[in-house]
Amino acid sequence: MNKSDHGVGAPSRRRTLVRPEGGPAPFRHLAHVQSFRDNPIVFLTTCTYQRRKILASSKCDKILREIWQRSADHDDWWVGNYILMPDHVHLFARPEISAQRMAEWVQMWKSVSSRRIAAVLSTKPSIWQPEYFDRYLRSSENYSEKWHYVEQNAVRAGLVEIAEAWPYRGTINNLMF
Ligand code: NI
Repeated sequence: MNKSDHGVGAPSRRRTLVRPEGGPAPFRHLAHVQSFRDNPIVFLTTCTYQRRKILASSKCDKILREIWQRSADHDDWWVGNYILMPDHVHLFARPEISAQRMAEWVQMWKSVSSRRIAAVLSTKPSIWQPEYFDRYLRSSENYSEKWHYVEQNAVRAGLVEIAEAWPYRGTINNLMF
Protein backbone atom coordinates (compact mmCIF):
# COMPACT_ATOMS: atom_id res chain seq x y z
CA MET A 1 0.00 0.00 0.00
CA ASN A 2 1.25 3.43 -0.86
CA LYS A 3 -0.05 6.71 0.42
CA SER A 4 2.20 8.92 -1.64
CA ASP A 5 0.74 10.88 -4.50
CA HIS A 6 3.97 11.14 -6.50
CA GLY A 7 3.54 14.88 -6.63
CA VAL A 8 1.02 14.85 -9.43
CA GLY A 9 -1.27 17.82 -9.82
CA ALA A 10 -1.20 21.18 -8.16
CA PRO A 11 -1.02 21.38 -4.37
CA SER A 12 -4.27 23.29 -4.11
CA ARG A 13 -7.57 23.77 -5.89
CA ARG A 14 -5.99 26.69 -7.74
CA ARG A 15 -7.13 26.64 -11.35
CA THR A 16 -4.80 27.88 -13.99
CA LEU A 17 -6.90 27.19 -17.02
CA VAL A 18 -9.91 28.96 -18.37
CA ARG A 19 -12.39 26.20 -18.97
CA PRO A 20 -15.20 26.42 -21.48
CA GLU A 21 -18.64 26.15 -20.03
CA GLY A 22 -21.10 23.65 -21.43
CA GLY A 23 -20.88 22.56 -25.02
CA PRO A 24 -21.06 19.07 -26.43
CA ALA A 25 -18.66 16.46 -25.08
CA PRO A 26 -16.38 16.12 -28.13
CA PHE A 27 -15.42 19.80 -28.04
CA ARG A 28 -15.04 19.68 -24.32
CA HIS A 29 -12.57 16.84 -24.70
CA LEU A 30 -10.57 18.73 -27.27
CA ALA A 31 -10.40 21.74 -24.99
CA HIS A 32 -8.97 19.54 -22.28
CA VAL A 33 -6.20 17.87 -24.24
CA GLN A 34 -3.66 20.51 -23.33
CA SER A 35 -4.40 20.19 -19.65
CA PHE A 36 -3.63 16.46 -19.62
CA ARG A 37 -0.30 16.68 -21.36
CA ASP A 38 2.49 15.11 -19.29
CA ASN A 39 0.03 13.63 -16.82
CA PRO A 40 0.14 9.88 -17.25
CA ILE A 41 -2.63 7.42 -16.46
CA VAL A 42 -2.51 6.01 -12.95
CA PHE A 43 -3.63 2.53 -11.91
CA LEU A 44 -5.22 2.63 -8.48
CA THR A 45 -6.25 -0.18 -6.13
CA THR A 46 -7.93 0.13 -2.77
CA CYS A 47 -9.58 -2.34 -0.40
CA THR A 48 -12.61 -2.30 1.81
CA TYR A 49 -12.20 -1.86 5.52
CA GLN A 50 -11.26 -5.24 7.03
CA ARG A 51 -11.62 -6.67 3.53
CA ARG A 52 -15.38 -6.93 3.93
CA LYS A 53 -16.92 -8.46 0.82
CA ILE A 54 -19.55 -5.82 0.15
CA LEU A 55 -18.70 -4.05 -3.11
CA ALA A 56 -20.01 -6.48 -5.70
CA SER A 57 -23.50 -5.06 -5.90
CA SER A 58 -25.40 -2.90 -8.33
CA LYS A 59 -26.08 -0.40 -5.54
CA CYS A 60 -22.38 0.12 -4.86
CA ASP A 61 -21.69 0.22 -8.58
CA LYS A 62 -24.28 2.96 -9.09
CA ILE A 63 -23.00 5.06 -6.18
CA LEU A 64 -19.37 4.87 -7.24
CA ARG A 65 -20.13 5.51 -10.90
CA GLU A 66 -22.06 8.66 -10.01
CA ILE A 67 -19.26 9.99 -7.82
CA TRP A 68 -16.55 9.19 -10.35
CA GLN A 69 -18.57 10.75 -13.16
CA ARG A 70 -18.66 14.03 -11.24
CA SER A 71 -14.93 13.84 -10.48
CA ALA A 72 -13.99 15.14 -13.92
CA ASP A 73 -15.90 18.38 -13.39
CA HIS A 74 -15.44 18.78 -9.67
CA ASP A 75 -11.92 17.52 -9.08
CA ASP A 76 -10.26 17.41 -12.51
CA TRP A 77 -9.69 13.70 -11.99
CA TRP A 78 -10.95 11.61 -14.90
CA VAL A 79 -11.76 8.00 -14.14
CA GLY A 80 -11.45 5.58 -17.03
CA ASN A 81 -12.02 1.83 -16.73
CA TYR A 82 -12.79 0.29 -13.36
CA ILE A 83 -13.77 -3.01 -11.79
CA LEU A 84 -15.39 -3.63 -8.43
CA MET A 85 -14.33 -6.84 -6.74
CA PRO A 86 -16.08 -8.02 -3.56
CA ASP A 87 -13.42 -6.53 -1.25
CA HIS A 88 -11.42 -4.15 -3.45
CA VAL A 89 -11.59 -1.89 -6.44
CA HIS A 90 -9.22 -1.32 -9.35
CA LEU A 91 -9.47 1.79 -11.48
CA PHE A 92 -7.55 3.82 -14.01
CA ALA A 93 -7.61 7.60 -13.78
CA ARG A 94 -5.93 10.61 -15.27
CA PRO A 95 -5.55 14.02 -13.60
CA GLU A 96 -5.61 17.38 -15.32
CA ILE A 97 -2.72 19.64 -14.45
CA SER A 98 -5.14 21.65 -12.33
CA ALA A 99 -6.19 18.57 -10.34
CA GLN A 100 -5.91 18.32 -6.61
CA ARG A 101 -3.50 15.79 -5.16
CA MET A 102 -4.37 12.16 -5.62
CA ALA A 103 -4.47 11.56 -1.86
CA GLU A 104 -7.07 14.32 -1.42
CA TRP A 105 -9.17 13.12 -4.32
CA VAL A 106 -9.16 9.50 -3.15
CA GLN A 107 -10.01 10.59 0.37
CA MET A 108 -12.91 12.64 -1.01
CA TRP A 109 -14.56 9.89 -3.04
CA LYS A 110 -14.01 7.37 -0.28
CA SER A 111 -15.62 9.67 2.25
CA VAL A 112 -18.66 10.45 0.09
CA SER A 113 -19.15 6.87 -1.08
CA SER A 114 -18.61 5.47 2.40
CA ARG A 115 -21.64 7.32 3.75
CA ARG A 116 -23.83 6.43 0.80
CA ILE A 117 -22.79 2.77 0.61
CA ALA A 118 -23.22 2.33 4.36
CA ALA A 119 -26.72 3.77 4.03
CA VAL A 120 -27.89 1.55 1.17
CA LEU A 121 -26.31 -1.59 2.64
CA SER A 122 -27.61 -0.78 6.12
CA THR A 123 -24.14 -1.15 7.55
CA LYS A 124 -21.69 1.13 9.32
CA PRO A 125 -18.83 3.15 7.87
CA SER A 126 -15.93 2.85 7.36
CA ILE A 127 -16.38 1.15 4.06
CA TRP A 128 -12.78 1.71 2.90
CA GLN A 129 -9.29 1.19 4.16
CA PRO A 130 -7.56 4.57 4.17
CA GLU A 131 -4.58 3.17 2.26
CA TYR A 132 -4.43 2.70 -1.46
CA PHE A 133 -1.93 1.46 -3.98
CA ASP A 134 -1.10 3.56 -7.02
CA ARG A 135 1.17 3.03 -9.96
CA TYR A 136 1.65 5.27 -12.96
CA LEU A 137 1.62 3.59 -16.32
CA ARG A 138 4.91 3.93 -18.11
CA SER A 139 4.73 5.46 -21.55
CA SER A 140 5.68 2.09 -22.99
CA GLU A 141 2.70 0.45 -21.33
CA ASN A 142 -0.50 0.09 -23.24
CA TYR A 143 -3.61 1.16 -21.34
CA SER A 144 -5.99 -1.19 -23.13
CA GLU A 145 -3.67 -4.16 -22.64
CA LYS A 146 -3.29 -3.34 -18.97
CA TRP A 147 -7.07 -3.01 -18.65
CA HIS A 148 -7.58 -6.30 -20.43
CA TYR A 149 -5.46 -7.95 -17.73
CA VAL A 150 -7.20 -6.14 -14.85
CA GLU A 151 -10.59 -6.91 -16.34
CA GLN A 152 -9.87 -10.63 -15.86
CA ASN A 153 -9.83 -10.18 -12.04
CA ALA A 154 -13.26 -11.72 -11.57
CA VAL A 155 -12.35 -14.63 -13.84
CA ARG A 156 -9.11 -15.30 -11.96
CA ALA A 157 -11.08 -15.16 -8.70
CA GLY A 158 -13.41 -17.83 -10.06
CA LEU A 159 -16.46 -15.57 -9.88
CA VAL A 160 -17.36 -15.72 -13.56
CA GLU A 161 -16.31 -17.70 -16.64
CA ILE A 162 -15.62 -14.70 -18.84
CA ALA A 163 -14.80 -11.08 -17.94
CA GLU A 164 -17.86 -9.76 -19.74
CA ALA A 165 -20.12 -11.71 -17.38
CA TRP A 166 -18.96 -9.65 -14.37
CA PRO A 167 -21.42 -6.73 -14.16
CA TYR A 168 -19.49 -4.50 -11.74
CA ARG A 169 -17.05 -3.05 -14.21
CA GLY A 170 -17.09 -0.43 -16.89
CA THR A 171 -15.81 2.81 -18.29
CA ILE A 172 -16.49 6.29 -16.93
CA ASN A 173 -14.42 8.32 -19.40
CA ASN A 174 -12.22 7.67 -22.38
CA LEU A 175 -8.73 8.49 -21.11
CA MET A 176 -6.97 8.35 -24.46
CA PHE A 177 -7.22 11.76 -26.10
NI1 NI B 1 -7.79 -7.48 -7.87
